[in-house]
Amino acid sequence: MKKTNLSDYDPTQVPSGKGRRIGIAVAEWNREITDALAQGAIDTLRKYEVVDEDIRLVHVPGSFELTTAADLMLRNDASLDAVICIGCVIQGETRHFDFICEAVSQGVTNVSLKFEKPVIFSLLTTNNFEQALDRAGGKHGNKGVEGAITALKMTALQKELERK
Ligand code: DLZ
Repeated sequence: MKKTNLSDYDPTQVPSGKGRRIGIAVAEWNREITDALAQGAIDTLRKYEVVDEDIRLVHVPGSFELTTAADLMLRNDASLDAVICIGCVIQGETRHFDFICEAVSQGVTNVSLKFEKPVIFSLLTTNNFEQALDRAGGKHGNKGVEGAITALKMTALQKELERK
């Protein structure tokens, strides 16, 4: 199935988040975008029964710091079931874009394996601001929504496999 809208999902296939504790780390760079992504994630977690007290929201200066935040959150709060990393990196004239995207994608994987918990990559990596807007509640949905659904699916999978 071709996906043009990141928020196209089958609501009947999303597990309840009742009793789950989810961390959200949000980068302050391109804040107009990242705030919209964070709101999408929070609304979705609430929709699937995660209560506000179980949503731990922190902010970091830029996307590069997201994996450190995820690491700190999981290290200091063993009751967290997953962390969603939210950021927006827009291609500029320098190579910052490549370094940041590479570091976050690798870092998210490393932290997830280190703590044996889902760490979700909700990082927009776009050529320009308009493409980011399109994916932060615009014509291509909201990647924060997608991140929350991924967190719910992965925590449910983890619980299921750990029971076996
Ligand atoms: C430095 C920088 C640049 C050029 N671009 C972005 C960006 O598009 N998105 C983003 O989230 N952060 C950017 N940053 C900041 C870095 O992520 C980081 O905060 C700084 O390099 C300090 O470590």
